[in-house]
Formats: sequence, structure tokens, C-alpha cells
Amino acid sequence: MKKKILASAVLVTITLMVMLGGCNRTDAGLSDSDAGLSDIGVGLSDITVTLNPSGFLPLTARLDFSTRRPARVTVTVPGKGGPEGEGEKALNTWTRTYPVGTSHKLNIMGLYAGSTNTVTVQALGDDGLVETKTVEITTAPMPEYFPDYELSVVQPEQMEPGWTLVETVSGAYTVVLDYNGDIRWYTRSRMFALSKERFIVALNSSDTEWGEVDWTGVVHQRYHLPMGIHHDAITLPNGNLLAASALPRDTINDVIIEYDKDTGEQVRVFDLREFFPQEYVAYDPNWAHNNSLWYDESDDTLIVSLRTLSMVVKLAYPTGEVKWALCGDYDYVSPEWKERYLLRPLNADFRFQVAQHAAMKLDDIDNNPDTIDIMLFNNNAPATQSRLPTSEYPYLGTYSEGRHVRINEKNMTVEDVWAYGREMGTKYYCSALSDANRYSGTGNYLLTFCRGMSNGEVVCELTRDKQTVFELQIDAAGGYRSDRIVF
Ligand SMILES: [Ca+2]
Ligand SMILES: [Ca+2]
Repeated sequence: MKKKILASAVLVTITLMVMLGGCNRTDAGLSDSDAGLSDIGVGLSDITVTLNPSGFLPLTARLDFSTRRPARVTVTVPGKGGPEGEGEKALNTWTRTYPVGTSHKLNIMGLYAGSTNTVTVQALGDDGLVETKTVEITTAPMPEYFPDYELSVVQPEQMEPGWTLVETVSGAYTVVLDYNGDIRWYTRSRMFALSKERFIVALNSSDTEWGEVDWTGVVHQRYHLPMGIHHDAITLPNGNLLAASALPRDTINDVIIEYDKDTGEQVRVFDLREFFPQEYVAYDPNWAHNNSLWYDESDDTLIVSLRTLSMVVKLAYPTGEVKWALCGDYDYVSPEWKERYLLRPLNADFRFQVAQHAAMKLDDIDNNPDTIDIMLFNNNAPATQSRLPTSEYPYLGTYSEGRHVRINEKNMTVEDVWAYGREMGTKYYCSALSDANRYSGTGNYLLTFCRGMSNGEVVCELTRDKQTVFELQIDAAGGYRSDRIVF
């Protein structure tokens, strides 16, 4: 489960092809006779390529070179054309422009596996001249045990923009796929996406050392987490790390720890055991099984997803004061909680989620500050994964769904807004893991159905009217969640 391959970085001596050795004059009025020849142009040196400099991202590289003049450098990893032609090619191209300088150490990503990638380095000097070189970077093939990824639907003009990140919980294979379904980034280390810009990755095999890293592999901070990270980690508005972790004690999956972004040191322990009735805690060592973290900046609260209790709870951070609990009126809910914290459904056919994952707060969609919209994945799993028997709740285990609900925090009510999955029945049933996102730009939903060993995994993007604009079939078990990221 926690096998790591931290291969030492391979220094690849450059395979360099000079496409445009000379300078392209883009400004007017300056001729070669105005200055000594040696001073003209960008003066791009040879380029040294280090493949996989971090050791955990085989499809990244670092380019080291200098320019005689301060230059703004743009690096491009050209994409392959797709079924739609040239437009697709641009969608599959990775490119980045870096800050002006003369000494350039540029991390890049988006290389194709098992290929010789022809990467373009274009330097724009402060004299307006441009010099371009290409480097050829050869990568190893994908490890054989990686599953097959099959894109069955891709409609770029209707999709939430970006490439698709698919995380696995074990770190066995986590990939980013472009619009062609080609793998353009992968890792075999345990990782959790923190934001659109950063992720956190285990740097050692015992999962005690973690690095906060950008997608090209630059490590920005290191953290020591004696008990690792179990389901999720996020970046707080102040930049600190908040990790679902543990203490060495008799209960699990019920501790959240904050770390300082500058020093990497522990700031505080947010212990769920302190904020919940002791009869909940006494039920089982895994009484909470907190599987997601979401910080609500508008009122400094934390939204957690407690799977064993089939409960999504909003707590003030860091005091732990409970604001509300999205949960059915089940036998194990304490009388005080029923009185004070449970939300009352507005629609008659409202069915509370069971053994859910991945609760996230959405933007204010209805222009009402009293309501907050929540997206979650309702696994709808029976008693082996929740506390609810199918004898009393016969719909458990018959479907799973991505679920969008609206909570009125003032009136303590909840109502359905959108859901998808029930119509697919047991075919899309997921007893564990899985994910649901909604994007405010397109209003689309990206759902991850991790259906287990025999049925593989489906990642699908649907419009509000449930038109499928993206569908990815993965021939494996062990997936976790997915997201759309613009690189
Ligand atoms: Ca609202
Ligand atoms: Ca999510």
C-alpha cells in the first residue's frame, strides 16, 4: 500500500538540437553595426536537462541554462492532436512563461511517457530579440501495472477547462490525463491535492515526512507528521497546512492538525473527540472516520465528513463549536444534537446521505447569504460501512450519488438541488471512496464513482441538465477522487 519509489534523479546530459541558432530581430532600427556582434541577442547557453528532479514525478524535468541578457523564457511541451484536429492540439500543449532572469532553473511538466519529447525553449531578451532552441527529452514507459484509461466522452467546448487529475488513496497510481486521455503527469507516492496550485506528497516510505509541492515538482515546504495523513489535507486562508491525521491513541481518523506554512512546525491539534458526545466516540475506534476537510472562510468554520456517523458537520475553527449537522434522525444521534444541530429537510422526498465522502462548500449560487450549498458523494452504504442496517433502510447499497444540497443556516433547513447516480442503480454503486465536485465557471459536476475491484472506476462530468460532456473509464480498483486543473 505504501510502497514508494523515490528513484534518485537522473541527470540526462542534454540532447540538444538548435533549431534557430541565430536571432530573430523583432525590434526596428538596430543593426548589427550598432553594437559588437557578441553583445547582440539573447545569448542562450547550452541547456542541461534533469529528468524527474524531485524523484517522484517521472514526467517532469528541470532545464538549467543561462542567457547573456536578462530574458523572459517560455517553455512549451507540444501536445498531440486529437480527433478534433488542431484545436485539440492546443488543448494538449503544456506551456509556461517564467520570470525574467539570466540564470534559469526551470521546472517543467507534461512530458509524454515512453517518448522522445521535443520541447521548445524560447527566450525573449530585454533588447527585444528572441532566440529559440529545442531540447529532446526521452522518458521511460509507464510502469506496467498502471491501469487502462479510456476516454469514452470528451466535449472540450462544454467541459470545465483543464486536464483531469485522478487520485488513488494508496498512491499506487495517481495521474493527470489531457484531453486525449494521454497521461502527462503521474506519481507513485501517496499524495493529496491541496489546491489548484499545490499538492502534498509523502517523501518517505513510513509517511512521516511530507512535502508541499507544485505540479512541476518544486518543493515549497516540508512537514513532519508523525502519524501521517489519512484522507485529506487542505491549505488554510493564512497559508497553513491542515491535515487529517492522528494521535498515538485508541481511536483513529478523528484528529486534524494545523502546521505553520513558514516553519513547518505544528500549530495546533483540533481533536474531534473533544467536540462530540462521548457515546459517539465509545461506539468504535473508528467512530468518526473523517474523510474530508473544507474550510469556510466566510465564518471561519470547518466542514468535516464523518463517515461512520453518516454526518457532515460544520464546526467553528478552532473552538470546535458545532454549527449544524447534516444527518438523519438516527437512533445513535444524541437527544441534544437532535434538538440543536440536525437540519430539517424541506422537500418531502429528501433522503439523508449515508457513509458519505468529500463534502465541499460551493459558491453562493442562489444569491442568498443565509444559505450555503454543499456538494458531497453519498456512498449510501449499509451497516458494514455505516451504522445503519438494510432491514430498516432497504435503499442502502442499491445506488450511490453525487449530491448537491442547499442548507439554510438561519432556519436550520436543508433541501435537494441536484443529484446523479440513483438512476444508474447498482451499476454505479460504490461502497467506499469516491468524490463529487461542482465548478462555478461552467456549473458542471465532476463525479468519481469508485466501484470496486470487479467494476473499475468511472469519472464523469455532467452539465446541470445531466448531459455527459466527459467520461473516463478506468480499469482498476483503488481510485479515490478527481479534479480538473489548469496547468
Ligand atoms: Ca447562498
Ligand atoms: Ca472533491
